[in-house]
Amino acid sequence: MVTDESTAQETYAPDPQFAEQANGTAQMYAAAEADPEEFWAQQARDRITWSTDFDQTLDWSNAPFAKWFVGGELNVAHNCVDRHVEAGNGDRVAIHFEGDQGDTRTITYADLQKEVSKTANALASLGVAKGDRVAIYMPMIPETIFTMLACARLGAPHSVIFGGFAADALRTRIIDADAKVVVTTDGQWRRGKPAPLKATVDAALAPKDGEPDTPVETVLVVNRTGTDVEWVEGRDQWWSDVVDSQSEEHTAEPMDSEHPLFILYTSGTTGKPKGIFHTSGGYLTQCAYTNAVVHDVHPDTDVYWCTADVGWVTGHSYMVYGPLANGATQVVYEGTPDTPHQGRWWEIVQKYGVTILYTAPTAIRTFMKWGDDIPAKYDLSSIRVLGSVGEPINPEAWRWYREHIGGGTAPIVDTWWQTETGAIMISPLPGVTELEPGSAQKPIPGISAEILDDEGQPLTDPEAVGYLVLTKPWPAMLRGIWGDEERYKETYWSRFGDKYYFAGDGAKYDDKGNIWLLGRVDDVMNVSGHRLSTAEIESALVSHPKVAEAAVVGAADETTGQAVCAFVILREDAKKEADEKGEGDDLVQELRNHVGQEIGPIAKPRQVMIVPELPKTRSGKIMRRLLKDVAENREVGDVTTLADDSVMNLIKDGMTADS
Ligand code: 6R9
Repeated sequence: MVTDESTAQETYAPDPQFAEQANGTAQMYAAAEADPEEFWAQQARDRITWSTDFDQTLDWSNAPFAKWFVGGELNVAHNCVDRHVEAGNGDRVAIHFEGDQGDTRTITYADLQKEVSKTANALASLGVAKGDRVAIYMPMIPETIFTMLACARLGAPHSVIFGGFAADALRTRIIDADAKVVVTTDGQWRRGKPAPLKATVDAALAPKDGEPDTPVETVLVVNRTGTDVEWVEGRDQWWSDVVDSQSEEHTAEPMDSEHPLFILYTSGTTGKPKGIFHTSGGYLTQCAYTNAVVHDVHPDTDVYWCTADVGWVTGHSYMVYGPLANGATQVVYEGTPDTPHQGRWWEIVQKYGVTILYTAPTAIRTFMKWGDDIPAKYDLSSIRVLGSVGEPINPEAWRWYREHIGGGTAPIVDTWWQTETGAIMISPLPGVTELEPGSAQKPIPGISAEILDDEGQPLTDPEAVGYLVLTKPWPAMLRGIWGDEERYKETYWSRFGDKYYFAGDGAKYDDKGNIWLLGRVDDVMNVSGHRLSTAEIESALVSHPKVAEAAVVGAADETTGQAVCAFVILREDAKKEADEKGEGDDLVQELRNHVGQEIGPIAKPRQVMIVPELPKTRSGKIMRRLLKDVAENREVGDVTTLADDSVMNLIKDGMTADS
């Protein structure tokens, strides 16, 4: 958990001029409170175009499986693209694409309609039909967005897999979703250099002894970097061969409001990733609504930029579905913040006149580290709203962000939500809320949250820390875990009974009644805003032939929020060999790389400590709390429940390597 900095915070009142033009209003809280379902019904009708109106707002009779806007029909891609063209806004820029290499592409809504239609026709020609799953393993390029929207158009749920995941992680996700087609690129630009991507797909799909073949029939490959690729005849197809010649017209069929839109895998407390799935009407409604009232997007004047990768939920809801449903103009950037120099983001803000910037605390802390003089070289005066997402933003980073990026005046919206919630849940409304640095503050209108103690009672002690729960269903809520109804109920609706959605986050109130999020309470780490499971990394380590046992903890890290720290017990023979050859450092490197290969570079431990024992309770549970003390260089806490309390000394004395 993050340290509690929630006392004696200064607050920032909304600027009256900002308030005057803000999409969010104080009255929304009252309206939503009085009749939440009616409030959501109105959002759905105001913001979304339905081909058939819904006749019931919420069906909660089969709780916790919700149905929103029952009987309604819509096409998500039509809402994100065609209707803007039909309304006469075809010339409006949808995407200012800025490539890693400095290449650019301007895509209007009319262009987007043509590209998405061609892609939909292409996927259909490959046999993709309503209900089929399509895996997308791609970098941040326009074709990725075309593909997602083409899937939505066809009613074929997509499963975007972050380009940083390795072959095994990709394979598991493709199999779990039973994907028929994988869309990828030959390679991706990384810090100015091409890195192969299709090769990982080839490895993921390669036949494995004792395992059935993957369900994939076609791999569609965009040529992005000109990287050499291997080719499987009959399976692999170039994007240019299949898509370019397609018709620019495609009729979007209406889908049921509850038709699945996508699956997105996220880490859980066990090794197996969870396929969180979202449906159409409710998800799109809440994405559009929050992008309007929280980011305060005004489509005809704003230039919006969400820096998240499309492989994470933030990229889905706030780069694709929310802003496009609203007809906004946005920036999509392929590269990293320091390529080719540390001012690249600010150069982009200046170039496009970005007015709304949505990013993560880990990025903000990195910029703080790089120095105030870098953003100071650019004209950032266009910025009028700043957003934060992914982890708690510490007040110091909040103040720096406002001062150095927001010109000392831009409101900051600290938005709490999850892959599971689909859209923003707890956040200030700019122009309405008096801002308090470090706190996500209050549930937005239409959302209800509470903090419960260990017994499931609402917190009363103002000093106490408890568990965040959501007390009413919401339109963008997950509809389940793909293929595992029981796990859905057990993970989210059992900790405090079936009336409360258990978010897995610790939280507390401050004396102003504002909510402070305090980090995960389960075995999920948050590294640079990415969720990683301790269990998944542990099992990757144990799959290495030299490792007998492993325990992973997330230790506080100044830049990334948390960092992966691994404690590893070697197998006897490996231990002997390492002792004899004195090759501890090489081994540590080997293990870090192994995790990188198994899961992906983001999961590579910052530290691997080779230890003789792990601290366990008498029931055999690893006491990660104690390991966290070691990893964070603290005095080790209470060891009385340890089966053998000398273990911690052994660990501290016996740590042979550190990377
Ligand atoms: C959108 C996203 C969800 C977890 C969530 C929490 C943490 C996200 C936060 C925040 C404090 C915020 N989290 N936003 N914690 N303040 N504003 O990040 O989804 O990748 O599923 O992660 O991230 O711990 O439970 P996801």
